[in-house]
Parts: sequence; structure tokens; C-alpha cells
Amino acid sequence: MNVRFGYRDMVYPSGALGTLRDSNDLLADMSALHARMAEDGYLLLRGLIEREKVRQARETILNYMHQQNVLTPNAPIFEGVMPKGGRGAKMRRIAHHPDVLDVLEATALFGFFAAYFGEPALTFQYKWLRAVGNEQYTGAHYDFVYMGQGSPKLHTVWIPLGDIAVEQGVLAICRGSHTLSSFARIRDTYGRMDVDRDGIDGWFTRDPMEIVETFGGHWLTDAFFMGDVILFGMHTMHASTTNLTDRFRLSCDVRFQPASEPADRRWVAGGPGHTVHGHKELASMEEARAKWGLPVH
Ligand SMILES: O=C(O)CCC(=O)C(=O)O
Repeated sequence: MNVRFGYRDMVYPSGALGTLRDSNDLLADMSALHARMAEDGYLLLRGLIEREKVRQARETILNYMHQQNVLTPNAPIFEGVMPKGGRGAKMRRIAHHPDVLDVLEATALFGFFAAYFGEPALTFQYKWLRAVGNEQYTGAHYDFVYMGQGSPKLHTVWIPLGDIAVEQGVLAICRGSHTLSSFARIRDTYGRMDVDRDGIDGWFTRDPMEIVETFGGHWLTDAFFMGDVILFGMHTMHASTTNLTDRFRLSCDVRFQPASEPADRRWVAGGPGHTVHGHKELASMEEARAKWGLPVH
């Protein structure tokens, strides 16, 4: 299958872009799940959330988008077809609709994390709900740079809000980026920065493949289906494949951490979100990489 990763055309699956493995067989064994997370830097759990709830959330979001006139008028709403040149839509208002929260704050997620952390879990109020348009993608980054001012046990959960093929834009993980010694300098420099405190752009690169070419690791991705989730920690490099279709890619990333630990105040109820965006010009990643002694792409 021909896909695009960043701005490079690639074949999936292939040696350069491999397949994620799911960890459903370990669900009854928390210590095995911890070991898998330590080894792979992610856990893919198929069908963790009830599919019908995700379908309902998708319908509610797409009806909202239809009312906002961001969908192609005469196409079936549930397909999420974008008009020519369609770009992202403002999603903030719909992220806290009860149908959507039923997925983003699903009891299955709280139950999973309570078992995984060995104590009750807390989730951020802020939800990163995305409608990703044609040719759009997310560059490679660690989440620490956006939300690292709280618990070191913070985890991201990426939730597809539709059945999403790789060519429509799905999450990709750079296996090894959290542990390999070849990534140590990245983790110690870029991996400790904060976009608001340091005023630096958050993406490590717009070209995810340059990472494995320079530092090693292995990019992995897969098709995702309603009900699936993928979890990862703050120092697993990830990105998305590029949406090559005429349909919006709907997904949301949410965060969970142990409730007893301090939370990054930017993202909890009443938090300001990012404080630097729009207030001052961010330094480029190229400049920052040069300062850190990392090869500039
Ligand atoms: O959905 C995307 O395009 C990016 C998601 C992401 O970066 C994340 O889940 O942290």
C-alpha cells in the first residue's frame, strides 16, 4: 500500500515502516504489560473501548462539523468528506459533549489505568480532539515538551474516532526512541525542553524518517478501528502518517496519570493551556538542535 509519512511517499508495510503489535493477550497481567511498555514504548490495545460508544461520538462530532459547514454538503455525514482544499475545523466546543466524553473518559480507560498505576487515575480536562485534513500530518515529537510539568507517570492515549487506514493518517511510534543509547542525547536535550518555558517549537522534525536514518529506531504503525487505543509515555517519539484521502481523520489524544501525583497545571480544569503560542515568536527546532549539538536536518 502506498502511504505518506511526513512528506515522503512510502510503502506500508515495509522494512522502513513496520507494523505495531497489540498487547491484548497481556491484559490480565499488569506486570507483563509494564514489561511490554518498557520494551516497546507503547501498548496497542484493540477494542478496549466499546465500539458503539465510539461510533456515537463520531456521529455527534460529524453532526457538529456539518452544522459548522466544514463538510461537503451533499455527502453522507458519517463519512466526514471534506470539501476541496478542506482543512481542520475548530473542535474545542464539541470535545466535552457527553457522547464524546463517554469515549475520552470511558470507564474502560479509568479502569485500565487504575489497574496499571495501582491507584486511581486522573485525566486532563483538556482534550486534543483533531479533524485532520488532506495532506496534513503531525511531525515527530516527544509529548514531554508540551506537558512535562507534572507527573513522570503521565501517559498519552491516542483514540481513533473512526476506522482509519494508514493512508488516512494514523499514529506512528518510533520504537526504541525511549531507550536506545543512540537517542540519549535527544532525550537529554530536546527531551527536557518545554515549549512554553523555552519558547521553542515542539516538533523535533517534520521529516520523521530522518530520525531513524540518523539515530536508529524503527517506525511502526497500523490501521486503527473504533474502540482501539494506543498508549505511550512522554519519551516515546511519535508522529502521524499523512492524510491522503478526502475524508477528515478524526481522533483524540487524552492523558492519564496517577491521581495522587502533581498534574501539569496548564491542562487541568481552569488551566491556561499553552502560554507562549501567539505571544512570542518561537525559536526554530533547527536553531535549538544546533545549540544542543544534534545534527540539523
Ligand atoms: O493525532 C495526531 O496527529 C498526533 C497525536 C499526538 O501527537 C499525540 O497523541 O500525542
